[in-house]
Amino acid sequence: MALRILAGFAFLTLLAGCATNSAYTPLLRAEPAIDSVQSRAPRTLRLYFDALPNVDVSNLVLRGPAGDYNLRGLHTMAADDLMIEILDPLTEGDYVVEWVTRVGEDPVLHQGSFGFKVDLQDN
Ligand SMILES: [Cu+2]
Repeated sequence: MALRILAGFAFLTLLAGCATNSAYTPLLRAEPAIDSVQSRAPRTLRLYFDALPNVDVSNLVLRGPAGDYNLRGLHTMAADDLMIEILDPLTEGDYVVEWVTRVGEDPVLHQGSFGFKVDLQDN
């Protein structure tokens, strides 16, 4: 029990340390693209990094008009990426993707976030 709490605290400390770091981020690009406007609702999130992410210590969160969206099956396609399926249908609005990961040989746990907008086209 105490060990679990300690481990959790160490994790948070790592996050805090990372947040005060320089402007460096291992994130290169994403699908949907960073700060993009999407005319069709995305069904997956895919983030590309400058080295292969360690899935076991990675996490993605999608936040939008309905709060936190259900995501399933975090994995890498081994293209220095993290990919996950969006289970809930996305309505129009502003979304934020929060990510945490460790890539390549870099021991630092990096985190960041980016936004995109869904503005559906009428068919
Ligand atoms: Cu995939």
